[in-house]
Amino acid sequence: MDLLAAIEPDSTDLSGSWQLASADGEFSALYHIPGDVHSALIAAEIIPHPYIGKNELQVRWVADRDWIASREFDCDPKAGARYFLDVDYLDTVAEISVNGTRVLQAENCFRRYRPDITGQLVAGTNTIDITFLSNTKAANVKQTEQPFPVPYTASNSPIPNGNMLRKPACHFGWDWNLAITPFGLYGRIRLVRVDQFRIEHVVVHQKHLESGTVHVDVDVTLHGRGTADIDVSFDGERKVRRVEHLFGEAKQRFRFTIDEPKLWWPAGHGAQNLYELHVHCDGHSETRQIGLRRVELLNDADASGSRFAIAVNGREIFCRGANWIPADALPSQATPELTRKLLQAARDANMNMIRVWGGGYYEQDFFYDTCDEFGLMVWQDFMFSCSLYPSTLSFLKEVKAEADYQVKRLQHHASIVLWCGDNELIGALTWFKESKENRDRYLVSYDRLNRTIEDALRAADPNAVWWPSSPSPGILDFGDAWHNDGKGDMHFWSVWHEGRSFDHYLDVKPRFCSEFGFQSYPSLLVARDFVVDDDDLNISSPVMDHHQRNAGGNARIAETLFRYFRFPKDFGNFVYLSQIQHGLAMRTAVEYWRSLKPHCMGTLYWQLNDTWPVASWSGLDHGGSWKALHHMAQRFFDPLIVTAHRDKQSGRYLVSAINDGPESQQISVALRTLTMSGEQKDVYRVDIDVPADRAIQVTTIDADAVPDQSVLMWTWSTPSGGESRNHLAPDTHKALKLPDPKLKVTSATEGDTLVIVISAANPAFFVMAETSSSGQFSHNVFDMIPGETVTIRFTPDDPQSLEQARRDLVIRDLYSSSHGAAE
Ligand code: BMA
Repeated sequence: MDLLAAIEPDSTDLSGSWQLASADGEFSALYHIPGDVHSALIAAEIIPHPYIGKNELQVRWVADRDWIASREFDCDPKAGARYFLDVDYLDTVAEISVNGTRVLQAENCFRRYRPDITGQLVAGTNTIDITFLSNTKAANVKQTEQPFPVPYTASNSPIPNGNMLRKPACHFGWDWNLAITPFGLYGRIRLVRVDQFRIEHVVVHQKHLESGTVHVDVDVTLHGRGTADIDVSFDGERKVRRVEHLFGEAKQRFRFTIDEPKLWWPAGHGAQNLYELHVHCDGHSETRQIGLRRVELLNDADASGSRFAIAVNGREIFCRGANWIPADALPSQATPELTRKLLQAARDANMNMIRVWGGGYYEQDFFYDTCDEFGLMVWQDFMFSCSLYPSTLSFLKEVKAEADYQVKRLQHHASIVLWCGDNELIGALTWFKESKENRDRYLVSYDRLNRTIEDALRAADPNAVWWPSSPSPGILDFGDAWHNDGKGDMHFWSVWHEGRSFDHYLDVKPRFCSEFGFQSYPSLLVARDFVVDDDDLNISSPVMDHHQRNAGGNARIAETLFRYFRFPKDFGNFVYLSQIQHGLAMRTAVEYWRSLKPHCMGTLYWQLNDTWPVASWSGLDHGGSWKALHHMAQRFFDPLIVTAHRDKQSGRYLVSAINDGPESQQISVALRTLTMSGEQKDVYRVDIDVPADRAIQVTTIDADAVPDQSVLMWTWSTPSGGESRNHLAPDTHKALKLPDPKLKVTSATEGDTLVIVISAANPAFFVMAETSSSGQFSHNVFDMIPGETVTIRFTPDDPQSLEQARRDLVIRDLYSSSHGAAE
């Protein structure tokens, strides 16, 4: 089913090749729509690629100019019919003219525009121009027009005043993004004929009755004049209704009754059943895939504050996932293929929720279609992030139109389980001199904005789940959700932004942690592509500094290595170790918070992906290769895990089992100590049932049961033969006098894959295979005990690079990261 296809009676697709020129005539290039202007200028070699070296600084001028894109199209206007342009993802301050007459003035990247251009069309050849007015200049002008200053976060955004425009906030720079303010048209541009009506919106409401029957109400809004049949079919059942003498906009409701619904479930809880909905009217068609599910946010008060739990079809779901930022900083690169690859990686790492963070986009339809298909629940922010925002009437009017459009476009997706007003706007009230000195003014201003969004959401979809802000302790509570763990959702950043140790994760008991993170360097594979020469492959080279956007970030990574590890012997091992500690930080937080279930009902780490090659909090490198964190996440997000942490007071090891699945699980747990010379000693063994949807304590182990120079290692296995393993060092890993594991590695190609066999003579920790080509490892980052042999497979994205991957294969482990000759 091609969900993007909307069949129109006479529609001319105007995407494809356009001519681009700077308004002053100095530059010209071919421009592909959908796409961004910077990508066109890179292809025409007018600007260097901004991801390489420090080129970014040489391309910022592009956004300060006006640019004009033009093309011709043929048309044979039909007498009596009307024609409109259908445009979305137009970024941002722009004008469109047809045959020299301006038909659209736009200033909101998040709206869909459908101007009537009937009067401008001529028979034969027509011209269409899009003038992209400089967004950076427009933002500056708008700031001067505010009734009072509306500050933005300058530390994130080197390009000022991004909060003035309805454009992705991260385009002005972010603490993981480059700052080039891309612009262009990334969605559709079509000329559409209307004989009588066009379909304005299709909105779907589900009512789940106690009996199990589901009523699916399909609200079709038409725009136009005349008489026509609306033809709606859901799951093969067809209903046709004639609408007569309509003028303007009219909504018609069609009810379908599904007595034995096949429900849609989040990944790991059941199937992702999807029904097809087709709407036809006057030659126009819309198609949707609909999952039947009932969503609630359980927010009731309890002894600790109030809960934050998502229930789907009455079942409370522990949410495991990460935060999504745009798939690429250059919108032309954020293709459906890349998007799917990143979401597939999320799914493969046992995630069931993605938070679409408020500083990027309301993503394109293919993003949500894929989430529906994969069972990835979506926490959808409205696009406001980390700044103060205007509350002028004209701004709020834009916000209302944007929210109305986006909610009506997206609300039918089964995957979207929550709509959140913004990212960190409550916190931002405390970040600026202006708002600290006049909190009344800025709080009221914030509430006007937030209420506008909530009203628009409720008007478009009364059944949607609303959450005012992330983080937020609750409705009309403007407290500190960065440190208060009793209620609402939390952004817990003390471990990174406040420099606290990893075990500080054990000091908080969030109800739902929607952001927490730690940084690492990008993989060598990616770093090699952005350095100018090998000399830049140094942890503190200016190019590495440039590819780090959080002030002091690289120093924090290095300083943290001092705390936990022996210092690595060379750059490649620094990158490796930075990724291992990143994974350990996230493992500590996630496994502990999962063990608190149902007190805690969700952990979404910051961040899933990268927009360009950069040191960051991401688990996936730019382009989608897995960093160590993502491999580790696949295991710490497994629905069934056994975990251990040390109680801070007693030093005892507390061992828990967590089962997120809908059925109880029988497991055999074996805990033992492993000395550095490889001796293993049983500490505790048990066969237990872990009930469905529960976290239970398995046992506690005395501190002195794990002697110096050994680790606690444990395995858990299921009757079906699956076995997993983990370890905890009693102190830091640097306190261990590691033996040389004497790894033996052989590799051979087998079809399109590389088969890698590794054996260890001594204990080996965090063994990680690495190649110079992008591709997929069957598994990676694991511990080995003496005498063990492990086989892993690597499938390169490009089968041609298989031999190269074999030649460049490197196997790293904790011991060899700081011993032996440098590479
Ligand atoms: C969070 C996010 C982002 C930011 C991240 C890392 O609070 O909302 O604004 O990139 O922290 O600092």
